[in-house]
Amino acid sequence: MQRSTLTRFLIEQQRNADALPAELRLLIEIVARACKTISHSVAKGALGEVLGSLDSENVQGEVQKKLDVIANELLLEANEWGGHLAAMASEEMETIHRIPNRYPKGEYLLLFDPIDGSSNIDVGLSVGTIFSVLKAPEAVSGRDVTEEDFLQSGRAQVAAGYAIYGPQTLLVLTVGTGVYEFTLDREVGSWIMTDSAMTMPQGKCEFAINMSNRRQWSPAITRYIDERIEGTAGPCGKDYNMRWTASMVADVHRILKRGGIFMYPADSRVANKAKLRLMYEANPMSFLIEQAGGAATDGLTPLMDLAPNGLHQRVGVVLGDKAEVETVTAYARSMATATA
Ligand code: AHM
Ligand code: MG
Repeated sequence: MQRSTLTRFLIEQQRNADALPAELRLLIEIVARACKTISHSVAKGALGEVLGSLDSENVQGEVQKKLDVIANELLLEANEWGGHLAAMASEEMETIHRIPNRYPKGEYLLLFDPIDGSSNIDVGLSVGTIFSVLKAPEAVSGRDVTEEDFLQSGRAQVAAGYAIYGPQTLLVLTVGTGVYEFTLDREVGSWIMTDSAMTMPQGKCEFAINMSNRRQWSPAITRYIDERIEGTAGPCGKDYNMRWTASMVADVHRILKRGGIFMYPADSRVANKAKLRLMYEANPMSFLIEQAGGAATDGLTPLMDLAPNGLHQRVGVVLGDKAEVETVTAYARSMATATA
């Protein structure tokens, strides 16, 4: 069987579906190429002296791993010169990175988490790169791009995706016309399409949550998980399985392929305390999950409907199987009404 390459897929999207301006195609190709290089560094591990932590912390106050910084630099360098971007933002940088004056500027904004699931790097488990693409507001022509220009809702994304560095290196992508998976063929150096128009299976009994955070959960999340743990004896009448890889990319990929629900709820005891970041983790994953027929909320509101208030804003995340996500929302609503 003749499989499509990423390049061919993107050209066909540009030609047939009219979904893809040439500049956006170039942007995606460059991000995909940078992910190949990151994959190479990840795979070298101790041999490439890329494991372990640095003395530095990122803007979130998290200790930076060597690979966090290497991957961030790779993405910046790869994307600076092509003329397709107005600016970039990353989990690893406090503020935005404007395109230097020596290069032409384009109309897109790129946001990324260079290495997601960093705690897995040193123990040989899957990590990934997540990215989101927005259009710069028209008003930026003739002035410097600002952080506020990035604060657009998830619905404004024109592309999103992730690379996963696991048993295989995969790229999962949407430009708003479905979800497509590509596998890196290392001998040839090409991304080859291995799954197309992906739809996530519904009705699967599997949840992913860090159970050690139970004390932080809202009553709605606690009720939802406790009922599932009760299995056939409880109100669900079914036994559920649990998985947690501590790498959102790996957990979301599993859910895309075999269904279930992923949750990293906000800490209900403290206002605005959550783990995952809206702009470069939750929004791109929500775009992919919705495109594959699932749902993505903060426990109540669709994540992509939220108006962002900061580049590094954190948010609760409940995504995956539509009916399961709706159950969480229904519990949250009924509990809010009960306490009103
Ligand atoms: P990171 O971007 O700093 O790696 O953090 C995000 C990761 C997600 O990939 C994952 O779902 C979560 O943090 C795991 O958190 P925990 O270690 O609390 O289980
Ligand atoms: Mg990260």
